[in-house]
Amino acid sequence: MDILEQVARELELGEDENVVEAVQRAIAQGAAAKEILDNGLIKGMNTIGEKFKNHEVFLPEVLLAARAMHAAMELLKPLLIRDGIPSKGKIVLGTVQGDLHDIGKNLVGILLKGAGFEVIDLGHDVAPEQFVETAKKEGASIIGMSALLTTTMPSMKKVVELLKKENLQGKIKTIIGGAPASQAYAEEIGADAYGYDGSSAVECVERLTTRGSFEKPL
Ligand code: B1M
Repeated sequence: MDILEQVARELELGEDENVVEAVQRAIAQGAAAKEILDNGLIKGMNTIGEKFKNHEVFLPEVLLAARAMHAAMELLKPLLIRDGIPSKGKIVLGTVQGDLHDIGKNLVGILLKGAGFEVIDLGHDVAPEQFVETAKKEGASIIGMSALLTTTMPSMKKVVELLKKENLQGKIKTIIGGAPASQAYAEEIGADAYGYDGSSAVECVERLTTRGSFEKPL
């Protein structure tokens, strides 16, 4: 079994010390942080998600895997964030109201910081008003919203509507992401961009801050 498969397997088993140890071994063997993330940790988390869907594992196992993912991400964070890059812009980021899933959102935050953006992370279960008020107060030009549940996605629409109501649409841009989100949903609710994963979120934000809008969906 190669080292990235071991990382994925340890994540599935959910023992955080073993996951951290496997990640340390992968780093020592010269694997790139992004590779460890994509082909180790996220792969393991997706397997857990599939098994959960098929009732092969239950919520406690998912929680353990999530805890292990957090521990491993602490280790990878400094490797994903490059030092000393001047801020390219301010982004308010959070998981929408009613939604506790924050692993993907944290990852997007790390990659955005790594790309030189200042990220104000509001955490999870963030009310629409809090997104908008914080962006106004902090002078942020982008609001990034993550949702992992189909039931919490409508909260993204509320943020876009609030911005419209306050005549801020266009001045404060919105990007949405998370497994149930899509380009079509972004267009439907009037969000400015949809990010499929962390890297595409960074590309979207780069385009939004330099050109102001999309030419093509990512
Ligand atoms: Co829950 N959960 N969960 N869960 N969970 C899912 C999402 C689910 C798909 C599992 C399943 O049934 N297969 C399902 C949702 C079904 C649906 O709505 N369609 C589900 C459910 C049902 C639930 C509960 C309702 C279960 C219950 O209680 N019966 C409950 C809801 C709680 C709540 O939020 N109110 C619940 C709880 C939990 C835990 C707390 C146990 C835990 C979360 C822990 C945490 O986040 N701190 C958890 C987990 C871990 C998952 C799965 C297994 C993994 C999610 C994850 O972290 N993936 C998930 C199944 C799955 O996705 N395979 C599942 C890894 C992460 C890196 O990916 O978050 O997709 P992701 O982020 C990606 C992209 O989506 C994108 O970039 C990231 C990097 O590539 N992205 C963005 C994300 N945000 C972005 C923002 C952007 C741009 C891109 O711009 C701003």
